[in-house]
Amino acid sequence: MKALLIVDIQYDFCQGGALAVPDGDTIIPTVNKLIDHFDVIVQTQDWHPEGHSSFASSHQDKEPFDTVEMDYGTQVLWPDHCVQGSKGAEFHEDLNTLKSQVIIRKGFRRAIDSYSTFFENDQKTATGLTGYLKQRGITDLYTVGLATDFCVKWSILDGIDEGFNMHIVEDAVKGIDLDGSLDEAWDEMKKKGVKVTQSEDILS
Ligand code: VGL
Ligand code: ZN
Repeated sequence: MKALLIVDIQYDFCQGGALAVPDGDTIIPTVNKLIDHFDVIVQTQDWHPEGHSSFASSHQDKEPFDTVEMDYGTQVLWPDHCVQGSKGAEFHEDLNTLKSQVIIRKGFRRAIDSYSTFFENDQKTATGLTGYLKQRGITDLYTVGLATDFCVKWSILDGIDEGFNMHIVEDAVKGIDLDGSLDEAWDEMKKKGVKVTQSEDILS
């Protein structure tokens, strides 16, 4: 059984947002069309407390897009974004969220960031999504959303490790691209065995 995984289509990742993904909101009409073709819809929501450790503003002498060493490895530092309860953390109003059955919030622990919707960035702390999907008999996840080279990529890599067939809908994702991170993400996902598909293959 298949499900649609909609990653982080929130104002802060869209045009004018704090961490805008270039052309991020242009995928929304395609995502809305895909929603009609799935019975199970899972959404993720980046959901940080103020002063989150992934914010450059939480570190002395650091700028957005610098990196810092955390207990769990290297962490990119971001502009403050998707702060719990803020407008930027809300789903974009053009996105049809009515059919979403579960919303996985991530990044809510101050000391750990979470790109993947399966595990936080320590690669150990589970979100519970695996259990939810397995109990519902889901075998195939079709992934769309933002950003290809961070939350989409890590969700796909972890999803494969968790035993799911992970598909990426190429025309329904957009990336940030820091120093070639977008090409690298595609290479990593393909090497790991992601199945690349186009929205028209699903919609036709
Ligand atoms: C994301 C950076 C920081 C994402 C979230 O959704 O890809 N990227 N937080
Ligand atoms: Zn974030």
